[in-house]
Amino acid sequence: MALISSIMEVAAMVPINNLIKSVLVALASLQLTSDNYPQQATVYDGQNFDFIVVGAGSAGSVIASRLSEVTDWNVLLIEAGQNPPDFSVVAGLSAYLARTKYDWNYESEDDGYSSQSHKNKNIHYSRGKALGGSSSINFMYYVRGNKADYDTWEELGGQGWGWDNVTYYFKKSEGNQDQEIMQSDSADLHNSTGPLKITRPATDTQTTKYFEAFGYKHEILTDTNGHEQLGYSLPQYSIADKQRQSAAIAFLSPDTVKNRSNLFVLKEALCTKIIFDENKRATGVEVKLSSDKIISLYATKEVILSAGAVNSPQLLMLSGPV
Ligand SMILES: Cc1cc2nc3c(=O)[nH]c(=O)nc-3n(C[C@H](O)[C@H](O)[C@H](O)COP(=O)(O)OP(=O)(O)OC[C@H]3O[C@@H](n4cnc5c(N)ncnc54)[C@H](O)[C@@H]3O)c2cc1C
Ligand SMILES: *[C@@H]1O[C@H](CO)[C@@H](O)[C@H](O)[C@H]1NC(C)=O
Ligand SMILES: *[C@@H]1O[C@H](CO)[C@@H](O)[C@H](O)[C@H]1NC(C)=O
Ligand SMILES: CC(=O)N[C@H]1CO[C@H](CO)[C@@H](O)[C@@H]1O
Repeated sequence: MALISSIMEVAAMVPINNLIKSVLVALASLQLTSDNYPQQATVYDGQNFDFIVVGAGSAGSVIASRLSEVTDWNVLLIEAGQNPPDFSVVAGLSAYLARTKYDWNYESEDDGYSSQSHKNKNIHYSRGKALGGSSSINFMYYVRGNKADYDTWEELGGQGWGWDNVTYYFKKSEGNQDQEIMQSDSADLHNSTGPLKITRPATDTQTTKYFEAFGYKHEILTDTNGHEQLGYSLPQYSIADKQRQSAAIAFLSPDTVKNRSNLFVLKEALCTKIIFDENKRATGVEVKLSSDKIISLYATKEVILSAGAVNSPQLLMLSGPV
């Protein structure tokens, strides 16, 4: 994770030519890639669904995709943003997505303690606002984390979050296209046929020279997500066919969901409140549509909140005490 945050810092420092950025965002309105994404649903005030999923990011895209595999269930997926821009699939343009309308554009407060070396004593805190959420604007490193962390969460009471448990789902999702990894001694941790396609860059001599310079010549690992994680290795990316594999592309594209008639995707719709009944059970949501009209939608089974680490707690706070 230290690597990821340092890369994010570097990307934040890249002097971004504002003209290039506005041209890219303007071109995005051409919506050349819109066929990759689900069509806009039409809903009416008071409508019922079995499940309502709030936020179509990394989590919500998968949940809505999997729930709608059950043809008897009507699933509504609500997303504040729109389709990601065309250029978001180009990996090298990732840094240009921050500070656009596809970013919630949060800024941290000066708390007198953190970010004190920055001019304004705060940081820009990007969060994706589009189908795919932050996976549509992130840097695409495919990093599962360490077994010990998951097992500790399980020990602390997070039942079902242990390593064996989550690995089952990592494998269910993963379409790893790297032959070397799929033939390595960590192949048992991977799957090559799931919807989220993963690749590794070709070994280049420059990177190998860095590894050697670090002095860990004998600990160059094939697989960062393997059984052994101490050492250096080439990263794995959620990039395939030369394109970003956002959660929206992997789990909501027509190839994956085959135009399912029980999956409704409502874009440019801001959930403003979770509705609770007198038994403190979440029964629906209030949503502000792009027309500014506010409607209520109801879930007979569950409301699933997947609006991200900032907006999920915010939405609970906006929903008032229960
Ligand atoms: C610039 C950047 C680089 C990153 N790089 C990496 C990386 O290389 N590798 C890695 O593993 N992770 C990376 N991350 C982190 C990773 O992308 C996130 O942890 C992950 O996408 C979070 O998933 P999520 O489902 O919790 O939230 P999100 O994917 O952020 O999804 C939340 C969704 O909910 C929507 N939403 C929010 N509020 C509402 C509302 N009220 N009504 C309707 N919809 C709403 C949002 O628009 C969004 O689409 C990066 C993140 C950023 C921002
Ligand atoms: C691999 O992915 C396919 C397609 O999603 C799935 O059917 C299969 O169960 C997965 N295999 C494992 C071991 O998870
Ligand atoms: C989904 O629907 C669109 C528009 O009706 C159509 O063009 C496309 O071929 C369909 N895709 C699949 C996989 O059925
Ligand atoms: C696939 C798998 O390991 N599933 C288990 C996840 O955790 C729950 C609860 O601990 C078990 O009941 C599942 O069998």
